[in-house]
Amino acid sequence: MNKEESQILEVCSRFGIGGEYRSYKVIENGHINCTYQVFFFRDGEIKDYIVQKVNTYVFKDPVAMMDNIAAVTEYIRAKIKATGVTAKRNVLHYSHTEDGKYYTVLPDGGFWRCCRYIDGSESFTQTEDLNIIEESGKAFGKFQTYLADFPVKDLHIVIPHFHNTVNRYRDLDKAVERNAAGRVESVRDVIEGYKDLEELATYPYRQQRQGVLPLRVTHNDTKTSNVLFDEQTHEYLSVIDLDTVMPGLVAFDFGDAIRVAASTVDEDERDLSKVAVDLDKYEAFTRGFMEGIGDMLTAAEKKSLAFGALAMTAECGVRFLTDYLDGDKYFRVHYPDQNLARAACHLELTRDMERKLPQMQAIVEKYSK
Ligand code: GN1
Ligand code: MG
Repeated sequence: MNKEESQILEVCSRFGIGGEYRSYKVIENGHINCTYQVFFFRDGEIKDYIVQKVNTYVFKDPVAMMDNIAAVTEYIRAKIKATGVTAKRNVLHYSHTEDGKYYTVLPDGGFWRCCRYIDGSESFTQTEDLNIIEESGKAFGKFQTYLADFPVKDLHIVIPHFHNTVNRYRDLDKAVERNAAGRVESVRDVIEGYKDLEELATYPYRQQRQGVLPLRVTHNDTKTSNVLFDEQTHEYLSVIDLDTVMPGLVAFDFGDAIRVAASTVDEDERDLSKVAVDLDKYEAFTRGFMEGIGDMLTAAEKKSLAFGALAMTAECGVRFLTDYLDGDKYFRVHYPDQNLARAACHLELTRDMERKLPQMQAIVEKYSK
């Protein structure tokens, strides 16, 4: 048994998971935490769990993060139960230790948590299937409605200034100045490309500062792979990865989802001629999102959605670029210049969104009540 496996088993025992341990596998999608699926045999069947080691370089106060997650999942569970259905497959269920904590810390300082794997579920990283994209829109729209009356102020700010696009640009400027990895000269054109988009990319954030857009409880990491679907029907089951649930803008949740769901390519596509926002995918997501979210948005929020897509795509690209300049400290990379590939791809995608902004706005309007 290797160290990883024995740590996983120790964590499972601390969370009181019974039965006979069978095996575990690494789940690769995610740039931050280490995620494992762990299989036990109990009551004549396999029971599986998602066990995660939280990245405490990124999440400096993981206890606060787990507080948020517990509060939000409990809230959603109560809402679903009130409609008379079981919430078993529609919200994450975190395990707690004997002393009632939703986390455990191993002797090496590692911060771990565990939740039930949702039976019969699957997720998609990139999909061409418009029905799945529409369903993911519904999932994130519905998430908003569940939390519409959750007291925003009760949430901890897990990562300060997370979607503060203005700050993200300042961080890029600082990384350029530091030039810690000596990479600035080779990527001048990408840096300039992002600077050209700064005004437009920071627009929703500036609108929030001016009080035009309200802060709501948002997910803040709404990529397609953060929705679980029923593997038979392909209907959405639940939104997952609640690490960054914090006060935020609906435009950011919509926008970050579009960045992934409506793109023609993977996040790090190197052939930039292939990179575009696919308006059919955009429309499918928007249709689902607007159906899920119902009538809770203000007129200003509706108008902000398409801008949010551009803002989140640029912001994420700026973050990849900043990390590339710093020497890949934040996002996990699978090959040497992956953060640069991600940044260049996001620049191209943002430029295409800038070109298609009028159509993107018209599509939101079409589905606005
Ligand atoms: C990170 O780890 P993952 O893949 O869930 C990041 C998101 C980025 C995303 C880019 C806490 O999310 O903000 O949009 O990578 N999460 C954090 O794929 O920084
Ligand atoms: Mg995440």
